[in-house]
Amino acid sequence: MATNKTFTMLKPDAVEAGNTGAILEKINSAGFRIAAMVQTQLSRNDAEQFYAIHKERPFFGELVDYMTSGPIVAAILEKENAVSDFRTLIGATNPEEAAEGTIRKLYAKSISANAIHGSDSDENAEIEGNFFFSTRSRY
Ligand code: FUP
Repeated sequence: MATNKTFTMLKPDAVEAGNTGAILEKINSAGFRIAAMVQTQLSRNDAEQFYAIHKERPFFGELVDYMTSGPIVAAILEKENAVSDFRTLIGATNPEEAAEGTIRKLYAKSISANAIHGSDSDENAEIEGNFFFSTRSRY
């Protein structure tokens, strides 16, 4: 059953470019409620864990370098049908393929520096949200 929750991360390119406010405004306008939010910087260990599913991919090293290169904003978002609606709002992984008006079309610089992350399933939303906002409360 859908949990009505998703997880997002504004990536270093978006935060560095000063686009945090504009992107959060788009998220709010699309009907998402921010349930938790923090700005922090990932260690290499954090980034390797977060993207462990991609560790055999050729772009993994570059992805970890990039994700640790500056501050990120992590947030848990709530809305009906959150995971799927948020994936639609952010657009395709590659901004060149992202639909007009999507966050990646508007703000992403490239396929690796693509402005924003959105969980791809309810299960991953739970895992990723707990990574930042667990009861261990690392942040
Ligand atoms: P998405 O679910 O849209 O974030 O995309 P993926 O889970 O497939 O990829 C996760 C991240 O890996 C992307 F956001 C950026 C990076 N990536 C690359 O750098 N190159 C690629 O060819 C594919 C993904």
